[in-house]
Amino acid sequence: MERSYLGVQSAHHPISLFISDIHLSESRNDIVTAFLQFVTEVAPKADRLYILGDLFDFWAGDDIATPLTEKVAVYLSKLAKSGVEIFFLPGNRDFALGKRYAQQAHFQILPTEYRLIVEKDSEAKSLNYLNDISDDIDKNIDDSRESADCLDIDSPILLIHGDELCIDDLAYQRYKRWIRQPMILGLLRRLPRTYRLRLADKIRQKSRDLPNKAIIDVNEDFTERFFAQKSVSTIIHGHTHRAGIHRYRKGQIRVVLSDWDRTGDYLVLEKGRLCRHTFKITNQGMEAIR
Ligand SMILES: [Mn+2]
Repeated sequence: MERSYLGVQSAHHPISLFISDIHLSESRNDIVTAFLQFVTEVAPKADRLYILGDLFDFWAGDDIATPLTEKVAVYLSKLAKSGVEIFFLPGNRDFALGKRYAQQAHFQILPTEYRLIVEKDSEAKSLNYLNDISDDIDKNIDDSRESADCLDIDSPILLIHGDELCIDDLAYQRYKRWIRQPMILGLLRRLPRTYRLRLADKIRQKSRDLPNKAIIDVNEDFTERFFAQKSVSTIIHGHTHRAGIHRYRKGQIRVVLSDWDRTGDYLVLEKGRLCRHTFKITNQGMEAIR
């Protein structure tokens, strides 16, 4: 607790939210509704929102606007203008998302590996306003104890999408090395729009045909080495759609976000304490788990 020269207590600590693998698409109105509700009702309580990849189910290019991409940009830019900083880390499905859309939606694109230093006591943007909201979040956590699990984590935190840990998925890693080369990505961006749209349709069709194709999980030996190499104590990621908390020999912690499907989750970080909130996704949007 800090005291300002006026003797007013400033209890607020920056609140960061983390989400991943929303997989927004025209074919899942329930997920779109839940996401827009998250953006208007949950995210404004935070100072920062980190989207850890695969926000969209597929990204055909910044020059291909759909009613969905336009709507999402409107909601996100409104959130940003209200004072919430938004960060987007590319996933394996929307890595082609570029500066143009980022500008439109008012978010910053992060590198595929981002080290987040957690400030313990930094200034809030608007103390009184946020003190109230911070109390709100604490209360929410208490009110919904069944669906919020908390743990204390150490800084720095490494944010990644998570596919880099899945080294046993050989075919995917080969594809990734190929498609992420700047030259290939540049060529891809220059393909005719109609061709990219057909490609997007084909990929969507394929994922409909194989709805339950399991994503290969992380390789644990590799992850242990990865922790040491990056010298971080905490990793937060998505991609595998296997929500969980994994602890390693030297005390490191890997926190995995779920995807958004029949249920979804988000993480709240405040004062070094990370809490997971889980909710149901229905046609009405986010719904509390009872
Ligand atoms: Mn992914």
